[in-house]
Amino acid sequence: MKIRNSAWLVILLFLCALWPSAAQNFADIKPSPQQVDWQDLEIGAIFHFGTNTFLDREWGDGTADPSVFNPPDVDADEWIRAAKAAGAKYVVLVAKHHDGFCLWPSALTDYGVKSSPWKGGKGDLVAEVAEAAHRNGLKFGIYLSPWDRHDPRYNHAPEYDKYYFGQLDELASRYGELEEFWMDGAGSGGHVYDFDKIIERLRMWQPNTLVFADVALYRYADLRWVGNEEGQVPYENWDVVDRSGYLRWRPAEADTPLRKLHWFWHPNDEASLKSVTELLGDYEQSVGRGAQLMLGIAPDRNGRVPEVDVRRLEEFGDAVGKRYAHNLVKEKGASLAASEALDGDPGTFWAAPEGSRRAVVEVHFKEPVTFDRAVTMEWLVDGQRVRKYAVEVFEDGQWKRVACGRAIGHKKIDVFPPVRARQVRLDLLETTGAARIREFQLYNSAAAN
Ligand code: FUL
Repeated sequence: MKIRNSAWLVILLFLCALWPSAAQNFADIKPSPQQVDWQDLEIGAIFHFGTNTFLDREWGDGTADPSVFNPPDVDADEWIRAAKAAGAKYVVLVAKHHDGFCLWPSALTDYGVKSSPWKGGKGDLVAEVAEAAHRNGLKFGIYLSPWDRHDPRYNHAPEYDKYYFGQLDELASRYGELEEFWMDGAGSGGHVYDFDKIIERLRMWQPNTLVFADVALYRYADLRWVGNEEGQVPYENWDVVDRSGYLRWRPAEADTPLRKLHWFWHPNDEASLKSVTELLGDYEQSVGRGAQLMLGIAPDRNGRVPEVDVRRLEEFGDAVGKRYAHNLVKEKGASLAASEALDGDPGTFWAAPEGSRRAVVEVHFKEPVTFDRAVTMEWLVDGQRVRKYAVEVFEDGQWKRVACGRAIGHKKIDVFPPVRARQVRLDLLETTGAARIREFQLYNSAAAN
């Protein structure tokens, strides 16, 4: 009896010793270097182009004849220039949508460009877009739909997995470095995929690729869908999410088509183009909430991005550039301390004293300045540390709050009615670990109009 009791005691002590290291704490989760770099890209673009473009469809059922795919004037450089004008730093090409039609000459199926009249069946659109992206200094990624409405192997999960592995091998080994690998959840309800093997396979070719997926589709992806296609992420947005009790750094990407509700090009659809105001709203509610904005661009039946879309993308890029051109802190402010947070350079950061749990960044102006936006960026390499903050102005002998929130993350844009002040502060009210701030900036949107 005595021996049994002491055995239990040993087991108990062992479990206690194990517990603190096994438990995960939100504040201890850190991003990978690849995630940190990706979060700095802020804006991406995704291209949808295929038989749907020619048949006025969004979700092809897999029966389209490849002969319909015959764009006379594909210009991948034009696609990339249009994305770049909007501020995109990376693009994702839908290499295979749910209809199963492949934009590269896959050896594993005839259903794709190789059976189409385009370039006499010798074309490879994935190569053209990848090369154009790299030529123009943008990163490149791929969307390979798990749901496949054409291939009969889809009805036999293990056989289909093999097909998908093979397609992944082709795409991951031929087109240079992939920034992002997009796994779409649509249509996959009820189908079982061997995602762990799929990702192992991808990592073999592309160890640095970031996998995007809906949290419900694949548990261990690197990037997450925000749950809507509005291009906006609900606030608060935290980089660490809990998935079945397992914490992971998983920043959000908010996708939205430039033409509302349509990812593919459709005739007479220009009226659905998002306005510049709407796009600016998307920007401020995605990038401005620490997420990425992924804009859908749809080339037309000629293989070109329609001129009106190109113009809108340019207008949007210009509008963001103008609105955030004049950082009043950098241009007119004087700091007492924390100068790295106020230098207009996100490449540097200011760190609050080690061990602190609250900190203040203050900026003074010689003359009062008017502003209606504050932009704050955290240095995330050691995790997302700010838990509560406020932006305040000194008025009538006291600090008055103009904005407050909890999460900052990569970038937080606070929008408020214009205020005029000579002294402004970012009050970091609660932090886990010493705060690290890359930037605190102020803007006046009226000056940009
Ligand atoms: C969705 C798809 O079903 C749409 O067709 C589009 O590709 C979008 C980006 O993702 O889930």
